[in-house]
Formats: sequence, C-alpha cells, structure tokens
Amino acid sequence: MRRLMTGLLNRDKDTICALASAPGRAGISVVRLSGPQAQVIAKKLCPFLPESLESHHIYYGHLRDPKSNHNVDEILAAYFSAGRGFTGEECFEFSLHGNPNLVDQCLELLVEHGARMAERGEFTFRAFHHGRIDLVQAESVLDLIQSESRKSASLSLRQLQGNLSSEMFQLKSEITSILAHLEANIDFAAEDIQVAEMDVLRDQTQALVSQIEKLLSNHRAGRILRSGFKVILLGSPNVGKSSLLNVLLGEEKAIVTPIEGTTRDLIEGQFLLEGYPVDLMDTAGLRESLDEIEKIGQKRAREKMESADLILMLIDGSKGVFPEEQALFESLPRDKTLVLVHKSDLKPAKISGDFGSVPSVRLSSKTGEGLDDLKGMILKRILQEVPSEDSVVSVNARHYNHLKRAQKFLGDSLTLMVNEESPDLIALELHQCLRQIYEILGEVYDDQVMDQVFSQFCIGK
Ligand SMILES: Nc1nc2c(ncn2[C@@H]2O[C@H](COP(=O)(O)OP(=O)(O)OP(=O)(O)O)[C@@H](O)[C@H]2O)c(=O)[nH]1
Ligand SMILES: [Mg+2]
Repeated sequence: MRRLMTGLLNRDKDTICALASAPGRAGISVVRLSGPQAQVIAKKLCPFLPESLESHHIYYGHLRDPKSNHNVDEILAAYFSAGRGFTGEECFEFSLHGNPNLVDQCLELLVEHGARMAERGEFTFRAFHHGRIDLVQAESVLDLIQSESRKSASLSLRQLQGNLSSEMFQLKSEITSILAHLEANIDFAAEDIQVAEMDVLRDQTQALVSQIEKLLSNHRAGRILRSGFKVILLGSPNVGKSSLLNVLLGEEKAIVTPIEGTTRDLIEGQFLLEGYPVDLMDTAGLRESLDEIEKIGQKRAREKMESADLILMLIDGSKGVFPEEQALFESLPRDKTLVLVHKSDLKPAKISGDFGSVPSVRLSSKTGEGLDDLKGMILKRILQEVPSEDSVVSVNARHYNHLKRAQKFLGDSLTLMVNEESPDLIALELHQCLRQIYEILGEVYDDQVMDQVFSQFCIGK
C-alpha cells in the first residue's frame, strides 16, 4: 500500500547521526547514531563496548579516535537493539560533555567511519517507516517538541501514546467490515443470498458518520490547546488597546502613546490563563483614515477578526460611545464579542451605546481594576470550547481535511444505501472513505505530504 518517499527512503540503508540535544554549551550533549552499521561504527570509536551488547544498557568509557588513539571525551553510550529503540533500527545515544567542539569531533568521527549526517526529522521518519509509530504519532512528536504550554504538551503526549490513532484504527476496521459485507453481497448476488441486511449496514454507517462528526468537533478544542485561544483587541484609536495588551502579557510589547493611530500593524503575544494558552492580538485603531499604512493595518485587523475565538471591543469609558463605534459593534458577531469599557480610573462619561445582551466589563489598564473579571470571562469562554481537556483528541488541519472528506464519502454511501442503489456503487464510496483514513495514518501517502510533515522537524529528531 505504501508509496515510497523518494528523498529519505532511498537512503534508509545509510547509518545516520546528529546532535539530538540543543546546540551550544550545556551539562551534556546527546549524539544519536542509527542504522544498519551503527554497532560496527560505534565499536570502532568506543573500545570499551563489550563484544555482545545488551539492549537498553548504558556503557561507560572514552570516545577514542582510532587513528591517533586520542581520547576525545569521557562518555556514556546507551544502546538499543534493532526493533527496540525509537527508530526501529539499531541505535546508540552518546552522552558527551556539553561542549560544541566535542560534539563536532564526535560527529566527524562518526561520519569518517561510515555514518552520514541525518536530515530534518529523519530519525522520526525511520520510526514511522519501520512501523514503530504511525504518521499521526510522528506528528505528535513534533507537536510535543513545539508545545508552548503544559496543556498542549500533555495533549501531544496522549496523541503520541495513540489516542487519535486508535480512533482511526477503529474507524478503519468498521468501514472494512461494512465493505466486506457489501462485497459479499455483490459476490453472492447472482445466487440471491443476502449476507447482511442492508438496514444493518446502513445503521452502522450512520453511527460512523456521527463518530467522525465527534472527532471533527475536537478540531477547535485541539487547536486551542495547541496554539492558543485567539483573542483580538478592536476599537477606535486611543481607547487603550495596546496598553491592555501590554498589561495582559506582562511586558511592554506594543508602543503606547496619546497619539491616535500609534499602532499600525498587528502585534501578537501569548500568555497563560490557568495553564491555557491565550493568543492575544493588538490591532490598528479603526477610524476613517487617509494614511495608506494605517488603512492596510485596519484591513488586516478586520481579516483577523474572522478567525478570532473572542473579540474584545474596547471603548474609552471617559468619552462614551461614538456613532462609528456603535456601527463597528453592530458589525461584530455577538456570540464571540465582549465590550470593554476602558479607562475606568477616569471620570466616566455617560455611556450612550447599546450593546444588547453582549457582556461588558469596566476596567483600567492603569490601575488594574476589572482585569480579573476580564480574565475570568475569557477563561469561561475557553472552558466552553474545551470542556474536558483529557478527552480532547488533537485533530490537526491535515487530519481535519481527510476526516471531512471521509465524512462526505460516508454520507454519500449512506444516501445510496437509503435509495437502495447497487452495492457496487456503495462500495466505491466506502473505498474512497477508507483511503482518507489510510492517509491520516500514513498507510498511503504522497511524497509531498511526507516532505511537508517531516521537514518541520529539527535535525536530530
Ligand atoms: N487613564 C487611563 N489612560 C489609559 C489607560 N489605558 C491607556 N491609556 C492611555 O491612553 C492612550 C492611548 O493608549 P494606547 O494603548 O496607545 O491606545 P490604542 O488603542 O492602542 O491606540 P492606537 O494604537 O492609536 O489605536 C495613552 O496615552 C495611554 O496611556 C487607562 O486604563 N487609563
Ligand atoms: Mg495601539
């Protein structure tokens, strides 16, 4: 079933090496070596290794250049036999003293004795290729490395342990079973033997449609845990958007001045709210402007508004609500908007705006008044999207697209079943659906997808 990936696969007979820990000076640095020649190469450079190695054992001694007999470093060598380490191949992890010069010498020796430098994600690609992990799990390795909060790390870890993969395997086996019954129907059609009642298959298909629907609904929650709940600050110039961004981020990220039109481009920062990542975006104040740059900034702000999870519309409470602000408010989606009556430390103007049922908070970036209320309201919105984080399955954009297609093929097959169309036609749709699941798991793939997934990794992973 698998198509070969031209780049990395053709070279999988090579033994590869790379620095696996962060570059630079550190307590220790870890160099990885993996591939068919790993043991031969390691034994040339580590005379302390015994003739017969035991998997998952750590050996201690000197890394030595066999040509000069010069000791390079005092190291620990962890050994993993073929099929038992991360890559599925024979593999070593050398712990050196954390000095880039030592690491360079070690890598040079490994290359000199038959290894080559690994490419981005090549260790993980090998783990995938040798069936140690599926593509969904490979992606979770990347997510785990890149996660910026504990919650997103724990989500990635659950995925690495296979929570989404097992859902996919279950879908795969159920669709395959429906197909088997259908195809038996086709084979025995001439003999007029009904293998499985069509209404049973129809109910099973319907249940699968709902199962996929449930997974799709995880997309948003997974995205929030992975890359943050997106909050955008909107409002007229000078209402204090940048000041609020700075207070929430706890740093002077955006420039604040009493001059209208200070912020012209998007300014973004992340903070954690009870451990949930919040992605906060400051925008150019919205007003009629002749300034080209400001106009572009305003256009960007409106575009970002579409993808935001929550819009915070600020007004200056000491000035009241201007007609253009009321008009801006009317153009916002009410279910994802909060109104912030800012600068509550100043003498309040009579608020003449009408915000209907949209909640509002009075607050001041200067004194901190109302900030906890605002945080509480944001958290409440997050919890509405992520009700029980332990049950969230991380459906990324790639999985989402395949699941959407799978759902469409299943839906089409269901319609054909209801209309009592021929089993051949129904089977055709189900095969297409199955293919989408295979693609999620990486059981069939095209090179471009593979390149896209693995090129995001760092070297040494
Ligand atoms: N009294 C008071 N002044 C504030 C408060 N927040 C901001 N300001 C002042 O309001 C002015 C404008 O603040 P900014 O944060 O630059 O406003 P902005 O909405 O980002 O403005 P633009 O970037 O021009 O759209 C500055 O002089 C701030 O010091 C507040 O809570 N209370
Ligand atoms: Mg600003």
